[in-house]
Amino acid sequence: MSIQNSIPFIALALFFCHPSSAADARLRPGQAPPPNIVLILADDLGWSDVACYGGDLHRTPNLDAFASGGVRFTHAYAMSVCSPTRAAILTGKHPARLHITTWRESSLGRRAEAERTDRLLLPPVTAHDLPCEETTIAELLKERGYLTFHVGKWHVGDAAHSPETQGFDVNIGGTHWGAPSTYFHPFRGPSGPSREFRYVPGLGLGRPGQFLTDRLTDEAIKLIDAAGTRPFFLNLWFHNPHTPIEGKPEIVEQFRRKLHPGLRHQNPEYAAMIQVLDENVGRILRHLNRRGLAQHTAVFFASDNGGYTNLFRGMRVTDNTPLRSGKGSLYEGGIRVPFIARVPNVTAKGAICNEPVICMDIFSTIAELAGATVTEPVDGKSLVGLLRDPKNRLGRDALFFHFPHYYPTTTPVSAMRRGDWKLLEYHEDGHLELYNLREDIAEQHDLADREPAIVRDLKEQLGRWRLDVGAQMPIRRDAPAR
Ligand SMILES: [Ca+2]
Repeated sequence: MSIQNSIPFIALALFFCHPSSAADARLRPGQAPPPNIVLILADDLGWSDVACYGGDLHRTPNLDAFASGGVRFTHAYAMSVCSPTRAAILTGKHPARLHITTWRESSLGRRAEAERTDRLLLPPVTAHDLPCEETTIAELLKERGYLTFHVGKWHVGDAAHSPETQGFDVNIGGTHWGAPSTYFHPFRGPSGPSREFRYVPGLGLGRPGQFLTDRLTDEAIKLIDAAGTRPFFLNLWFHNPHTPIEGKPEIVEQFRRKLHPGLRHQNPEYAAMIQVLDENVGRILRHLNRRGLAQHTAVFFASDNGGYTNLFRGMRVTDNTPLRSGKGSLYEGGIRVPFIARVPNVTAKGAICNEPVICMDIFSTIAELAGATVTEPVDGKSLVGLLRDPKNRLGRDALFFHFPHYYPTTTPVSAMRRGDWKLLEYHEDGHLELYNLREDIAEQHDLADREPAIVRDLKEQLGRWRLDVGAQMPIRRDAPAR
């Protein structure tokens, strides 16, 4: 290790070894320490991108093995774009309540939105920074004596709302933007329509050819080791497989050779990214095993929204079949995501849970596992009962979604799921669509005309929920000024 590389590492080690740690102060003699928590979040990974969820071209042996050792959720939901899901996981609150209903750059792009005269509705002015007054899961865990590590994508605030301001002891890579300029070393350059110069903060020297996902795992592993015997929360939010769709050339070539017209997935670059994501999940799990920590570490894996079905460099990125549509949309392809959990002494092996769950639940679940006290009202529910027995029920009446924005896959829309029923309400013209997800997972048969009583009932409940959480609505461009 070079001297330049070793100095920050030594500083980190000294920080973690401080004798008056909160954990020592809070744990009574004989009391078992709370489990370590690892939350791995993929970015834009679709529900059926993972092999054990039906991915065909993609290879995900580590995630498949992880699912075989824990609980795999088949009806797990996120919001339809990045930042809202991330804010929900951090706070346990519905993003509509937080007024964080679109991704950060979109929230900031008011002028561009105002100029879109081809659009009937003007989306609301939304929040682009998660307020520091919100209690995050990192702050709760810190109170319990955890070391709190954020590694990877952040995307819920600027420097004044960075991981360091939201309860994390360490932040490697977390910043305001949503996608790196490139996945290849040195991971920097102009990016996005504004050509903003983006770099990944907190990384030391690297080497040419290095891939960002591998590099973040290197850092995460160092932090696990530096934690020593203290409980830690590792919030590992990979950028992968979000755009730019860039695979390692040798892996891309392997997938290119496997392509044939019968496959649903046809993008070898994207397949290569998913393979690297999977390898890095495997690296974390193997490291926990090697260090003897696996039996004392709860691990969660999820995605922040559905798979991206638009084009990148002329190629369709993914296909969420059997689900309809993709990222941005409130059809299942935009919001249903892979979600796998393994909690030692809690989860059964290879269990499948069909209960609908949602991203805010991750907050409540981690809080319960850590023995943290949640003092504010939250919208999430702890899944610990479901993890113990996946046939349990959460006793939740309905799940709600609110995206009062435009995206290539949708116009402004709200949606809810109650039992097998799914209602979508489109705000441009108020039209309603009703699907029975048990019989029609692909949302191909709109039953709104056939079931007017159910539509009325759900629409009324959805409207009440919006009022209850203070959801912001888009307005008509031709509405008279108030
Ligand atoms: Ca995303």
